[in-house]
Amino acid sequence: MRGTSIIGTIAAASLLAGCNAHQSTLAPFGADAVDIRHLFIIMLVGAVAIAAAVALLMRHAVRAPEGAISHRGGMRIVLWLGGIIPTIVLLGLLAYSLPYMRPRPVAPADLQIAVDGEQFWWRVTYRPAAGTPVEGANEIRIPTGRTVAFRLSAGDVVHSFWIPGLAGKMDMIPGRTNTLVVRADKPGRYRGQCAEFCGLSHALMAFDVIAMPPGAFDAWLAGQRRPAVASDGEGARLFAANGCGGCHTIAGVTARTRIGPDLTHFGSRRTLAAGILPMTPANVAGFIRHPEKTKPGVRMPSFPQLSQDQAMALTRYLQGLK
Ligand code: HEC
Ligand SMILES: [Cu+2]
Repeated sequence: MRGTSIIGTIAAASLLAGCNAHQSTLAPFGADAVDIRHLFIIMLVGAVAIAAAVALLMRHAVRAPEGAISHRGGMRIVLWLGGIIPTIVLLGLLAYSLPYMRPRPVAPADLQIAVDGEQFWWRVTYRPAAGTPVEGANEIRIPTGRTVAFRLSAGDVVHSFWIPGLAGKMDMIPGRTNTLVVRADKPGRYRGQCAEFCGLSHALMAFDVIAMPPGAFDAWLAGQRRPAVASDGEGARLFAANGCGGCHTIAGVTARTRIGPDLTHFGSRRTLAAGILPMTPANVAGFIRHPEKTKPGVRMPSFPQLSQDQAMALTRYLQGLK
């Protein structure tokens, strides 16, 4: 297996050179992703062997003198190579791969994270076995070495939840909850992406998964459970005056709403607008005034009436929400 795995990896790597290891099924960081890569390599090696055999046979058929193969002989080749051998190979592969499709078991004590796909962002709710749920958005943190059950659904249209480095894709369907169980073995940052066309900004619907050691994760979650530590001043005033709180929750400051991403701990996120912009003050201010320039079809109105100074005041206020 080691040999085939190396050959397969080299072949695939040369095809996919340039792909980002943060978002690659060939750079697995969890048990499911390792299985998927394993199956992929077996299929790849098998497909290459079959293609090579067909090429050799074709060469033989073209070069053989006319009449060298009788009609009966030809029919036998078709029967074996076209019927019997493929059936045996496909049944073998099916039997081999079925055990990999068994869902991983979830224990009641395992961390559950509900993720809803929205046009074009992710609503994230941590539901630890003990303690109150914690709301977040657009960035998912998980503890390494522990089983995590994602409960996946959608608020509007069908989306698909895909973290290539950790597991396979899973559809997010309005009115239905699908479960995806993952375990990350190593700390790190993995990129996820919506994998089902869901509207204009479908390709701009990504997220980061940050896997951290369990102790650090527990401390982080405890911090997220606390209400926002918001400053008052110009930014807070503008947030209220422009009705931002009608769509965005800042726990402890505004009333609860579910239309846009929760901003309670916005300042601790590393990316903006569902994984697509680095979290810099200029990006945040630009996004607030003209979100549609970054994301066509975005469900947030633009605020061109805000001056650059006002947008910066809002940005300072929001980035202060750690
Ligand atoms: C009508 C609802 C609505 C209003 C009003 C609204 N937003 Fe939004 N906002 C959204 C939605 C929806 C998104 C998600 C956009 C996306 O990424 O697709 C969003 C995204 C954001 C983000 C990025 C969040 C993240 O996790 O990266 C920020 C910051 C933000 N809004 C700030 C504001 C501010 C400041 C105001 C007021 C000036 C405001 N919003 C008004 C709906 C709204
Ligand atoms: Cu989507």
